[in-house]
Amino acid sequence: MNNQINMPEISEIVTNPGNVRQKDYKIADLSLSSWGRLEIEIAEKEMPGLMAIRQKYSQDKPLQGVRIMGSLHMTVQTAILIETLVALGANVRWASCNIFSTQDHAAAAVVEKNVPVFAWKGETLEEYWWCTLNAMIWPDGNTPQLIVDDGGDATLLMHKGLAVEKDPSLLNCPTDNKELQVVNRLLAKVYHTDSSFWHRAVEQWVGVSEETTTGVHRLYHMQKDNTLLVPAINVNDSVTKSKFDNIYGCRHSLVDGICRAMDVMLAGKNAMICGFGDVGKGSAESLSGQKCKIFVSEIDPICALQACMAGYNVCTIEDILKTADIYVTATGNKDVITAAHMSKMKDQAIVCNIGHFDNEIQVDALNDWPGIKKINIKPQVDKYIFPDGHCIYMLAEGRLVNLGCATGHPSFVMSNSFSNQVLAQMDLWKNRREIGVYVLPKELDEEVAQLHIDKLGAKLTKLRPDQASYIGVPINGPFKPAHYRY
Ligand code: NAD
Ligand code: 9W1
Repeated sequence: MNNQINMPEISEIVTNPGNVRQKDYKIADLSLSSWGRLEIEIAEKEMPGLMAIRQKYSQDKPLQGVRIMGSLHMTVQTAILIETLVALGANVRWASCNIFSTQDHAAAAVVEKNVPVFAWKGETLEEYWWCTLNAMIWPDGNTPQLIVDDGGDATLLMHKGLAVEKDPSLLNCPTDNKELQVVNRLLAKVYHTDSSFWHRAVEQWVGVSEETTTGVHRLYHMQKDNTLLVPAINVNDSVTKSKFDNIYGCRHSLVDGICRAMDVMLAGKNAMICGFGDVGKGSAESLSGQKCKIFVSEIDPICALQACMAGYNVCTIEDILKTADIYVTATGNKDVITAAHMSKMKDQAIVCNIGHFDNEIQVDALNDWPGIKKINIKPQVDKYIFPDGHCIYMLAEGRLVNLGCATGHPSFVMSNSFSNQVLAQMDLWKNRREIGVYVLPKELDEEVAQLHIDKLGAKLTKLRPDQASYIGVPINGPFKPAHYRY
């Protein structure tokens, strides 16, 4: 790739951002923009929450002139989030939060509308962090007031940058972690060019909204340590985000991924789902919708009972090795399917993971199995032949099958999540909370849901005043106590 072109040195970007970047963006191919725009137009119809927020606020422009930097998968759906923030008046710059997830046509369509994007599919780690830094520096040298983060990398750069300026010896801490080495090298370059860059950046920074579990964990950790620098909103734990992410997103994309990879009929096959939490429940529904026979493994008797009540068989993976045609891990745990398990599976079993990102299935041990033969059928689909002659098919190398073999969550799922993001950004800008980690109030969670049921033609029943006082809730909500589990 020609990514050396128009990638100025970090020292140059920090000292003279307006002049050294010939173009204030870096993407794979701007000529993909009309394709990207056509897909964005399909997705807009599927993202009614974001479009309703645009309609409601594009007159008032509550984010007028606010500098927002995003670090979140640069996809078609994210393009609609970006353009919603722009419609509310924001001055937006973007990078991806993942080296592989960028849809280059979506990035091109956003750049074509003059929003600087620094993202392409297949970045190196160096390029990834270079992109994150570039998305943080406006041509006049200013830095973000608000951040939309996914996984906490933009937040980490701010925190670590400031920590380095306070104690430059941090840069010399030896580390085996490849990515940490890359971050340290970048921060060293910034520090040696401008040793107060992050002090000024943190002064301008008002808040962050965070999309995922990992990022939220990092935030609570910093809050506990007293190192958190700004108020943060945990979008992950809004009900309208997590239910869609875990259940409906996986219900949509598990069968999609398996079909794109294998093109086999699913009806009548025996499918083993390991773990029956939210992701397992969505996965079971996905395959049972295609008329698979569903088997579930669980360690928790409550979830096991739920699986029984759904009409599924609950058993251990060892019980099913000679029966199951399809295996799906959804536990968040490690080594759930071992190489030894795979050595005893039925011939031509399909094995995949939709849970924790890469260690639910023992792929390394499988590769090292004595006498095993691996044949790549196409990207993300491998056939493993054991010495006894039976084979299994491994999807997405044991990583998330709905991302590796399909295209992640559909627009409607992301609309719920991203509507929460926009409401969080408006809240951070308007309310100037104390430093801490917050979840959006239930009223806003209910508002996000309302924006989506409207589009689906659902008509809500209105509480009568006597009914509202009888069950003890306000007539316009919130309709449930804080601890309610949906
Ligand atoms: P969860 O805690 O609700 O469910 C996991 C279930 O697995 C629990 O019920 C637990 O009892 C069970 N479990 C743990 N160890 C087990 C074992 N050895 N055998 C059988 N069952 C076991 O979590 P969740 O919300 O369902 O999320 C699960 C994982 O999926 C997480 O790692 C999450 O990050 C990931 N996730 C993936 C996607 C995706 O798009 N692929 C989306 C959301 C979440
Ligand atoms: N996020 N727009 C892959 C997605 C990677 C990805 C990842 C999504 C979206 C789970 C967010 C190959 C989009 C994203 C398309 C795609 C995610 C990781 C989305 C699902 C989460 C680690 N995590 N997500 N669409 N890759 O679907 O922003 O196709």
